[in-house]
Amino acid sequence: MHGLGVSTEKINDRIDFCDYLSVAQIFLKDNFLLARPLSFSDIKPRLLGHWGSCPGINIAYANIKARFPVADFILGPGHGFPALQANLFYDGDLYEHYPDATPNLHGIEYVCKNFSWPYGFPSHSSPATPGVIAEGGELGYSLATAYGMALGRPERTVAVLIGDGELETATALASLNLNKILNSEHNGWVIPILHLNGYKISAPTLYGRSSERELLQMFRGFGFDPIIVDGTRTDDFQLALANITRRTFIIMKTPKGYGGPKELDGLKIEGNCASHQVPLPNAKTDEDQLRMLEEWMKSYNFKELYDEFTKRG
Ligand SMILES: Cc1ncc(C[n+]2csc(CCOP(=O)(O)OP(=O)(O)O)c2C)c(N)n1
Repeated sequence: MHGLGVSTEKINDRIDFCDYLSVAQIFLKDNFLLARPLSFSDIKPRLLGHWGSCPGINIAYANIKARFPVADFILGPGHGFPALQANLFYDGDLYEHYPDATPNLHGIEYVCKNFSWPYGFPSHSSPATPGVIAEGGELGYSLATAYGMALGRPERTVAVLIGDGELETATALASLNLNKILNSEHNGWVIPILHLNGYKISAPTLYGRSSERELLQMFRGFGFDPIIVDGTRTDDFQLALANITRRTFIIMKTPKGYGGPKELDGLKIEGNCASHQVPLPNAKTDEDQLRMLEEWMKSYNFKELYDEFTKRG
């Protein structure tokens, strides 16, 4: 299946590249290509950031870019910043504003070392992030911002990723009504995507515990044609995007922290709220966690993706 000439394989490679770079920003201060076995000295002294949202953000970003290359992308949960930053780096958007973000090892080192670092990049998206108009630290404004961006600009396509925790806020929920008021050919096309990863900081979300029928009925009530997409199946996602209309509301399901550690000390991590922040919090001092991190990072075959990326220039 292809979205405007982009193969599923290429989309998946992009997702893996950005997943790896999201992990690297959170954990690494050296050995960014895993040229040698990971050691404690490669790990940042203080582990900060949010992994759980990143894989779903990378999936949504890659699929949207493949199908709608000039679409704007608004990210509701700004704490998924490592993923946003990884995509901005991948596309060269970061380099336009930060000349050190070169498409090579130097750029990767620059992005990773400066993530959540004084005078570097914040841990959340911020006004210093190229193209950001919704910062996402306070949840709730993504959908309203997307409709605002499309207002009176029929040439615009605006994709917006709304967290399922975010959609529990009054602001986000009330913004669903904007569909009834602003969805016309006089305005741009908003593509709303609910990131249904099932969990917020430390608990399930209301929508994560709703039945599919309840979800579909809810969005129909707001005037949308909702569809449910398994974010881990790129073919299905591209097929869905090829057939959307102005009324489509995409409910994108992913396990929270998808592709990360499955379990730690008997606690489920992938597909659970335990993946929200740093899933291996003692990787700096605990040999088992360090090896788990290494195994996790190796699963992306980053060296091959990196070689392709540098060839592209
Ligand atoms: C208005 C508001 N309320 C609460 C928070 C605290 N908070 C930070 S992250 C988070 C959970 C976000 O869950 P979700 O939107 O589903 O994003 P995910 O990380 O699961 O992708 C919450 C409640 C906030 N940032 N803003």
